[in-house]
Amino acid sequence: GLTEQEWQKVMDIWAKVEPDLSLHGQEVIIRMFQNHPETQERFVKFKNFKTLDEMKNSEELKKHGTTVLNALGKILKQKGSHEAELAPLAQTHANKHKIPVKYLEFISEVIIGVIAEKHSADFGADSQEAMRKALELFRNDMASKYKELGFQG
Ligand code: CLN
Repeated sequence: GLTEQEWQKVMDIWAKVEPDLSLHGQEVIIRMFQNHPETQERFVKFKNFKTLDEMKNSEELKKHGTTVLNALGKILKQKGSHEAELAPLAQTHANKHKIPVKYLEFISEVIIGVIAEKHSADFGADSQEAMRKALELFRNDMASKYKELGFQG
C-alpha cells in the first residue's frame, strides 16, 4: 500500500487535475490511441477515427475521457479502500469490454505522462512515484477481480 504521505501527494496532484478534468481526459484518450492503437479497436464508437483532428473534434471522445478520469478520481480518493468503486468497473471491463490488464498499464503510464506535461512544477519525482504506486494498486486490485470473474486479462 501507500503511506499517508504518499496518498497526500496523490490527492494534491489530483486537485490540480480536477479543475480541467475533461481536457486532461481528452488528452489521455487521444495519446493512448496514438501510442497504443490496439486500445482504440476496443471502442465501437471511436475505432473508425483515422486522424488526430477527428479525435480532437469529437465531443464523444472528450466526454469519455471525462468519464474515465472522473471514475479514477473517485477511486483514488478512497486511498485504497476502493472495493465498492472497483467491483463494477472490473465487471464491465472484464465481461463486457474485455480489456486486458496490459491496457490498464498503458493508460496508467499515459496518465502520468499527461500530468507531468501539464503540471511539471507540481509533479516532481516523489509525486510521480506516489501516483505510480496508486495506479499500480488500482491495477493489481482490478487484476484480482478479473481472476475472480474468470477473465484471463
Ligand atoms: Fe474504461 C467504459 C473507466 C481504462 C475500455 N471505462 C468505461 C466507463 C468507465 C470507465 C467509468 C463507463 C462505464 C462502464 O462501461 O463501466 N476505464 C475506466 C477507468 C480506467 C479505464 C477508470 C482506467 C484508469 N477502459 C480503460 C482502458 C480500456 C477501456 C484500459 C481500453 C483502453 S484504456 N472503457 C473501455 C471501453 C468502454 C469503457 C471499451 C466502453 C465505452 C463505450 O462504448 O461507451
